[in-house]
Order: sequence, then C-alpha cells, then structure tokens
Amino acid sequence: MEESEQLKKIKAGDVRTASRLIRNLEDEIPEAKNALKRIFLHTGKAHVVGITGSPGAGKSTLVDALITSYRKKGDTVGVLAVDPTSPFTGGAILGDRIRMQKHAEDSGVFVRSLATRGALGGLSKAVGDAVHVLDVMGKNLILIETVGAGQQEVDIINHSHTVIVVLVPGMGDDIQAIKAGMMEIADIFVINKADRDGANKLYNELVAMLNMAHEFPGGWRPPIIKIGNCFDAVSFAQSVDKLAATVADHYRCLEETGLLGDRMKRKAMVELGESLRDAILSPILKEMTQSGEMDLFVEKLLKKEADPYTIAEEAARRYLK
Ligand SMILES: Nc1nc2c(ncn2[C@@H]2O[C@H](COP(=O)(O)OP(=O)(O)O)[C@@H](O)[C@H]2O)c(=O)[nH]1
Ligand SMILES: [Mg+2]
Repeated sequence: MEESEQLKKIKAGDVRTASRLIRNLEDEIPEAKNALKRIFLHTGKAHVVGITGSPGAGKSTLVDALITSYRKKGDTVGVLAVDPTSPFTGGAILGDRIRMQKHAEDSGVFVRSLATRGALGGLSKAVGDAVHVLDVMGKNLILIETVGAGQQEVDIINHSHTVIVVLVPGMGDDIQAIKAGMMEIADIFVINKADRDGANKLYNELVAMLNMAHEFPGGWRPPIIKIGNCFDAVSFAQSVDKLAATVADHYRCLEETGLLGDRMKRKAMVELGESLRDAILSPILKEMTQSGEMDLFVEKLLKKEADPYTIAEEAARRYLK
C-alpha cells in the first residue's frame, strides 16, 4: 500500500490497516518502520493510561468496564494488552471473550494485544510504536494493560501520562511485596475486589504509605479508589465511572502544573534512546551472530579468557568508527 494512503486509512480509523501495521512493526518489517516515521509526526493527541497489577487482579475486567464508561461519554478508546493471560490475547475464559465481542463491533474501540518479546527492550519499543498507531487512529484514550511483574511495570511509566496500579486485598499483594517499583509509579491506586476481607487494611496501608511521602509533584496525591465486586453491575459501573473521572482529573493536573511537558520530555528521551539502541546495536548484534563471532566471544567469557567489557569496547571501536 502506498504510504500516504496507508496514513490516510489509519487516520480514518481503518482497523485492518492499523492491525497490519502493528503486526508488521512487531515483526520488524522495514516498510512498517518507514510508515511509522510519517505517523510519528501526527501523534501526541491521545491520553495514554497504563494499568498495571498482578495477574488476576481484575485489570482486564476493569479495562472492559472503562471502555464502556468512556464510550458512554463519546470518547474513543484504544487498548493495548501486554498480558499473556489477558482475554485480549486469547488466554481467555469464554465469558471474557464474549464480553470483548461487544466492543469488537464498536468502531470507537480498537483492541490489540502485544506478545511478550525477548531481550533488549523489544517489548517496550513495540508498545511505544503501537501507541503511536492508536494515537493516529484518533483514539482519545489509550489504555495499556500490563502485568506488574519484572521490567514491564517500570516501562509503563515511560509510555503513559497516567498510571493506575491495581491492587487486591488478600492476594499476597501487601504493601511490602509490591513496594519495589509499583508504588512510585502510581498516579492512581485502585483497590479492586474491595468487597473482600482485607480491603480496609490495604486501604489503611496505602494511606500510611502516602502519608510518609514528603511531597507530591504538582500537588497530586495519588487517590485511592475502591472498586467492589464486578458482578454487582450498578455499583461496579459507578466506581468505574469515578475512576474514569479521576483519570481525567489527573490529566488536567498534569496540564495545569506543567508536569505534562516533563512527562512528554521523558517519553521523547526514552523513545530516542530506544531508537538509537535499535539503530546502532541491532546491526552489530546481527553481524556478530551471523559471523559466528558471538559464539566465540561467549566461549571465551565462559573460559575466563576474556571479559565482556573489553569485548564490547573493542566492538564499539570497530563498528562505530
Ligand atoms: N469476585 C470478583 N471477581 C472478579 C472481579 N474482577 C475480576 N474478577 C475475576 O477475576 C478473574 C481475573 O480477572 P481479570 O480481569 O482477567 O484479571 P487480570 O489478570 O488482572 O486482567 C476473572 O475470573 C474475573 O472474572 C471482582 O470485582 N470480583
Ligand atoms: Mg488481563
């Protein structure tokens, strides 16, 4: 497809063209990257919201309900599920699949899943690229669902304006266990399945933790929103509406305090760093692997005949002259 036609179609929200581009980007097809160069110049309009938490915390259920809440207000929504257990990625129980179906019929909603990829920040880059595509499709809200484990939850902040950390009572999700990483990145806390025992304890722990923080940038003290049983449809929808309103409040706060600019700047820096790494490192790795040099170096490292630092410095001198 001709590039400008492709851009036009994606701008018009064409699902097939956008899906194909995202898939080609994941597969690192060069034409897809060329398309992205143009697309990038048209991005930056969407409010990107990261939703992170343990598997089973109810993130996908929340995303589903948030979609409904936003659609009620006429917002368009893009969803990226970066969770191998997510219904979007096929690890679904039947009920979840059926629920998603209703959004699949809605042209104001676009849902994609991203496979968890291997080394070198490949996933983070794939997320960043896909966000651009959803943004250019004209989606007002982009929701990124990630499992809060490993590196991902740290990455999410580099792609989002607003980060929602979803916690559940009594799932070993006590503050100690999740402190590392997730606490600092939360703009909004959700206590999900808050009808369960332990919800108040979790709430009090969060409040105590927030009380210990010395300052909140922009005066934004992360709100804690309790969301009860998803099967209690009316009150669940009300809580989710409240969450959606709080997400909007956060964006307003970012705008009014100038923090939005800081976040955009950080996002741009991360993106440039990832692109540099991709442009510089990938060809070197490829050549070293294909020439068999990589195997030789690894052998030397294992025998302690060489160290990785010197090998890297020499390779850099050789390739970056
Ligand atoms: N009892 C109860 N179950 C819930 C609630 N929210 C989600 N679930 C269930 O918890 C399971 C995991 O939910 P899911 O949204 O897939 O969690 P995720 O792994 O964080 O995306 C599913 O079986 C949901 O039906 C809730 O508020 N109450
Ligand atoms: Mg999920």
